[in-house]
Amino acid sequence: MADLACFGGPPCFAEPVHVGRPNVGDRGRLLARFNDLLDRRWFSNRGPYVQEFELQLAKLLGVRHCITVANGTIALEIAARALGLSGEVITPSFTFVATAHALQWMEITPVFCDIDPRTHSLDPRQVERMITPRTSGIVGVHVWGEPCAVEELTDIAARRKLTLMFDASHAFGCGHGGRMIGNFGAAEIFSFHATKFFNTFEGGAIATNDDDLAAKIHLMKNFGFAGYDNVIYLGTNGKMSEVCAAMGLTGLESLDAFIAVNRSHYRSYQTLLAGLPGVSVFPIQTDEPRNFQHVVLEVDEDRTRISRDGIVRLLHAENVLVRRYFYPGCHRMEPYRSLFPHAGLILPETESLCSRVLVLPTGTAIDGSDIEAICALLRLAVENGPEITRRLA
Ligand code: T4K
Repeated sequence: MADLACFGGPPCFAEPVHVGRPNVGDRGRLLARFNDLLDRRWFSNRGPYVQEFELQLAKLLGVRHCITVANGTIALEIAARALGLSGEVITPSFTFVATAHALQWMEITPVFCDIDPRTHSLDPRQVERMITPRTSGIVGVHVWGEPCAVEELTDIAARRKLTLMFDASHAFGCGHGGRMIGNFGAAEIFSFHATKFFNTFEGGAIATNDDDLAAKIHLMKNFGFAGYDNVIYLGTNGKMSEVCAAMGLTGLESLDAFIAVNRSHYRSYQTLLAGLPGVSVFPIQTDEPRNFQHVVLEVDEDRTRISRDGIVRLLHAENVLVRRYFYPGCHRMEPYRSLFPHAGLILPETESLCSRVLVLPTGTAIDGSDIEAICALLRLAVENGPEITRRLA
């Protein structure tokens, strides 16, 4: 204990250990691809790497179309526009703010719905209660890569004649009911941001089995161009570059290895934190494909005798930069806080979860000994809660 930074000792980790440290595939293969694209002098606008990447993604997901775009946020915007969403769209507040922003950016009102505390995703019973005559759709989010209530939401959307799409930013490489995520709703979007276990530096994709929708999305992401000098649609610039596609193609070759590391880290955390009072690791279902990219702790402050934020402060002082995703919830961020000042009243589970969650470092940037040290710190924090809280004050 005397060695802890809060007791005047040096931080446990000399260098910061981050959540969301990017995974990198085979460097030689990546640099060879960079050389090729430089020689080819074809850098953007659906070049050969983008085309190859899209084919490989569609094959992996078992989906008819997987259209790459510049990032997950623009994927949400383009998909929502191509699907004709308007008025109000029901979505969780417990998500990265991009889910809500993408809707609001298009002057669609995100209607925040509460979550099921067991799954951390939309509670279908609450979704049904949020539907109004202005509701045009639902954007479900597969939080932490665990598929949300796909069947229930599909049923509600069909009965109430709403469009259903999914923000699958966390769920690349995950499956549900024997099919890969990417196949559900009218469209599913992915983020390949640097912080995702599979990244293209920046990037994203829209997966759909609808040929007409895919054709529309291809137009929309390229200014609406249907050929030279022929714009037939309102479009934007949502294109992925060749550099990003090269990173994606290289990352795909190591996808199984990335997942294996994540799975092993997840199991180590589970083992090392077992029995720690008031601390539980969010359970990941292992009977279907999962990417294990998030190791999520829930802290029950009544049992830990140190607050979740106290644990965060202790770990940060020790250079373990854990994150409170998605604190404080979209509804408490602008512009939503001003637009819907009372939203919290109908989001009790979201508010409660935002105060319990802690995301731990994982991925290829850390190893087993890092995890042992992080778990030892967590144990120390919980076992000496009151004293550490006093020191941190
Ligand atoms: N929907 C959902 C459910 C999402 O989670 C996201 C993105 C989106 C939609 C939108 O997709 P994109 O448009 O982003 O493709 C990060 C990411 O910026 C964001 O992509 C991600 N979700 C979100 C969950 O996390 P911040 O604000 O936490 O980023 P930042 O800069 O604090 O970085 C997080 C950690 O990663 C830090 O500890 C440092 C580390 N890091 C980050 C970068 C960029 C690195 O080690 N290397 C890096 O290159 O948002």
